[in-house]
Amino acid sequence: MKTDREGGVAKTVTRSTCCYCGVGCGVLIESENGRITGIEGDPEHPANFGRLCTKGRSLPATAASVAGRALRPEIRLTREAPREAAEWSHALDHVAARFAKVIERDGPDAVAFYISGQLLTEDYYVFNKLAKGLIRTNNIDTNSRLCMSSAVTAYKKAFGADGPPTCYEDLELARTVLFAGSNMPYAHPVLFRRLEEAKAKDPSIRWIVVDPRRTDVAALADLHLAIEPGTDVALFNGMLHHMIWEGAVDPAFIAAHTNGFEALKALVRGYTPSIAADICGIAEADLLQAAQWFAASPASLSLYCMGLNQSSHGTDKNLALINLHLATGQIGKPGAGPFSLTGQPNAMGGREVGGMATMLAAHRDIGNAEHRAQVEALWGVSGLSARPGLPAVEMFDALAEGKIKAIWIACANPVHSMPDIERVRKALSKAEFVVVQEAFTQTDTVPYADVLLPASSWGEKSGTVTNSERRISRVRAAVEAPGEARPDWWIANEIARRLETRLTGGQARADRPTLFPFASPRDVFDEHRALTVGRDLDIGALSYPRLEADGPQQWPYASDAATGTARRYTDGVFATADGRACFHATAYRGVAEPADARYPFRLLTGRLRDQWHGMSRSGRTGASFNHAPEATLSMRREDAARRGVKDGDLVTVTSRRGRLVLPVETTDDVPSGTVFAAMHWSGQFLASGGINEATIGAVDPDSKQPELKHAAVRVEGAKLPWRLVAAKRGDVLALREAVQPLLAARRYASIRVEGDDLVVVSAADVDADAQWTERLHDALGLARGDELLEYRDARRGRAQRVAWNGELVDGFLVTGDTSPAGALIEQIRTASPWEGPRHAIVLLGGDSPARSLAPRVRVLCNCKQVTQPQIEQAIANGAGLDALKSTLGCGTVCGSCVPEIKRLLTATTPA
Ligand SMILES: Nc1nc2c(c(=O)[nH]1)N[C@H]1C(S)=C(S)[C@@H](COP(=O)(O)OP(=O)(O)OC[C@H]3O[C@@H](n4cnc5c(=O)[nH]c(N)nc54)[C@H](O)[C@@H]3O)O[C@H]1N2
Ligand SMILES: Nc1nc2c(c(=O)[nH]1)N[C@H]1C(S)=C(S)[C@@H](COP(=O)(O)OP(=O)(O)OC[C@H]3O[C@@H](n4cnc5c(=O)[nH]c(N)nc54)[C@H](O)[C@@H]3O)O[C@H]1N2
Ligand code: SF4
Ligand SMILES: [Mo]
Repeated sequence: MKTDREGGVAKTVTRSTCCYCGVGCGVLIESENGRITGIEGDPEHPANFGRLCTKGRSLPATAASVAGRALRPEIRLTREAPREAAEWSHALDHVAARFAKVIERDGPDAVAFYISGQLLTEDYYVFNKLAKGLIRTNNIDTNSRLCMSSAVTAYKKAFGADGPPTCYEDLELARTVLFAGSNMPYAHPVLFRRLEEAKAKDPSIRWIVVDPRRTDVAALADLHLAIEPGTDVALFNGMLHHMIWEGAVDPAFIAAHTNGFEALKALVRGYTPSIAADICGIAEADLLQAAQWFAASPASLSLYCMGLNQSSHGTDKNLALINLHLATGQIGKPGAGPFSLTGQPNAMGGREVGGMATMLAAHRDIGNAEHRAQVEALWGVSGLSARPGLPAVEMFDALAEGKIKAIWIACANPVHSMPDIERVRKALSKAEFVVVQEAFTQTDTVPYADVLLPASSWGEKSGTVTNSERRISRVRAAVEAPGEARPDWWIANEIARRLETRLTGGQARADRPTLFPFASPRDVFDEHRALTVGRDLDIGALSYPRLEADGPQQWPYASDAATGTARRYTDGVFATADGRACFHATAYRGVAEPADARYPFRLLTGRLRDQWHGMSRSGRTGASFNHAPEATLSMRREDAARRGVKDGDLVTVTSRRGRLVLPVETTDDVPSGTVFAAMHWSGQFLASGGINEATIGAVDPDSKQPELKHAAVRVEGAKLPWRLVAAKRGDVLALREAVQPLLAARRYASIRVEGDDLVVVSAADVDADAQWTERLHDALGLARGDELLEYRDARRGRAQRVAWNGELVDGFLVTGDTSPAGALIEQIRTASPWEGPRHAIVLLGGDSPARSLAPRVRVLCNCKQVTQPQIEQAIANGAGLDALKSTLGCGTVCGSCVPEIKRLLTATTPA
């Protein structure tokens, strides 16, 4: 931390890490008088060398206000009662007492923990020790089950240990890059900048993209394999077939360093390129091209993410890809290897401390008696449970069935992010006791909390995280947490101590020290380090002072090592018993729920560029909505036309689990028969809980990861003739909070945020509900009396209210024909005084074609606020990328918009 005084104001700069994705960018947080005022990329951090993406750059704006923060503990004693504020000491005692009661009555496996890859390693460690070491249940799972568990399972099966063999420098050294089920320009933008630079320097670097959708990276690739959803295993098997029969594999590597090749070879015999290409719905020549480039390249790197992991055979998808690397010796050397990109900032740290239902600390296994004995010795306990804990989907099912009675959710929002959320809602309603440990209150899980524990969050807490390349970085507090919020490790530690006293008969255990002696995150880190010694992830050399002095470090970094380890398995010796990597014969299996006559569309889900998961943080700043302002369903233009659906029309998306109404966004980027929805939107923005109303809880048999990417759905035009659009300028968080409780009462309702001070609400239903409309009017705080102009046009079925603030339009509400909405929104957005008599405003926009929803303008460049129409206009006038940058400024700061600008350029420049 460094403090400068400028004009009497103390400006402090704190070195920390971005709290969003697994790239793990180093940041410099600027603060003044206890408030975060700015952010810069840390030029010395080896993940980003000073770069940040749109999400990282907007972090200070998300921390600008305490509105919507969980500020004090709250307790409710019955489900009907509201939660009431409580003292910390009371809340801690209460949770300990309720957990103790359940454990004593129903046994340790009647309680469960659902935690998160966004917790710091120290937080994770304490929770894991609490569950496994004190309570002796393995019912502790995390949102990483929805994210990384297939990658973990495959790494362990293939190499004998978890964790990627690769490092970020490989991004610059790779000559062929295979992106499989990864949309890096959105999900790992700063790493994508590094790839873009490498390719700009050397255009002979080849990019192959495997993704059913034409994403930004697919549009920029040398080869896009737009496979049928879920067919990756067939593709990789077909590629391997070609490599084997064309002699493109590396027999010396296979002989010296692997097992199991013959069985795999026998299996892929049946996957001729023509059969495989057919299953995948791609041209055989493209499959052959991909195989040739991959095998012949001096360095092939594959980058993969949720398109592989989130599948009912995600482990096989990972293994089939790893087979390609092993067969061609594309591993353990610079620029080569299978690189699983971690999603959350500390998905890796969670794996390291073993904070999941299927693992023990430091990459040990629950089912391994020797491993249990090691952890028992290190913790000074006996009788660790050998019963595997319940992974996420089964955990919530067990809660619904009453087998689990109490659950403690920390730093996750399962009522939004789990598949088939109705099942989760039922489970939490059924639970005897629900604890939610949260930093923000505007989430779909918070209403289920019997106890809400306020957590401090990014910028306020301290510890470590591990990024995608196994690099451990410090997270540091720049400011104090607001209200009574406390660090996650502290909350877990305090309750653990109380529970320890209760579970040992109310006696302080004078004969034995507490299992929870931690007074700071540093104490926790030191204990975690001790557990890793001698393991594959040995960090014996690391400590807070070492990280302070030398900066972020990569594991393994044993006490006798001179440095951390950039690349693993460079000597061809793997972490298996005989040191050989294992091939796995991966037969292709389709998706859990194929499309059929009743549910003819394949639903894909994924991410937007500027939003993070349930948007509890990213949704706090208007900037995050510029690129994609509202929830939509992307559908291929021809598919929509065939159904008589136009861009902006409302459709009902129905699966066997649930349904929701969304406006259609027509596109050429999804294949016919497939629709795509972003995962981010929830009941905070929609009448429904978001796309997970429709997804399926089917899981991979090995990794137990659910198939969040694929489900079969029906898409029908929604017959909802009653329409409303309303808008109001004001504090966005407060307006959202006021409107959100009304959303669920209409078939369709959606909150859209425009910039920093405008909220637009669209709704549709079968009939009008006058009372609802008045409640919305009041929730938005629209004027009454003189400052409200009301106009009814029965002939056109339109009612219009315009709220004034002097000469300015401050808000409006239109029902029936909503076509004036666009012009009214523009009037508010531009804040231009209305000239002429007020009543003339009703003529605004009346002639524009009726759209079901308020139209929107996409801002592509957030840093310089440049819209898509502006860029398209400039391109039409002949501007290239450099001219766009110099005249409009777009793409000159964080670079997140550059891939899309390049697409617009190729789309509009004659070939
Ligand atoms: N902006 C943003 N960035 C994030 C996050 C965020 O919320 N917002 N979250 C972070 C987290 S936790 C994660 S896990 C990562 C996720 O990062 P990614 O996995 O890169 O992102 P997704 O959009 O979930 O999915 C990637 C792609 O998988 C494709 N896909 C779907 N089905 C298949 C299939 O069967 N085969 C193949 N090959 N591809 C398929 C989708 O079309 C999609 O383009 O992002 C991280 N970064
Ligand atoms: N359909 C579909 N569903 C998906 C996915 C998909 O691709 N498609 N992706 C899945 C994946 S990969 C993931 S990782 C999950 C993510 O889904 P979730 O696990 O639900 O992730 P978040 O919404 O980020 O929830 C984290 C919560 O922690 C809170 N929080 C933030 N900071 C802190 C803190 O310091 N302490 C505490 N205690 N709380 C804090 C946030 O406000 C937020 O509500 O979603 C999964 N769900
Ligand atoms: S790429 Fe963006 S979201 Fe990810 S860590 Fe870096 S700044 Fe944060
Ligand atoms: Mo994730």
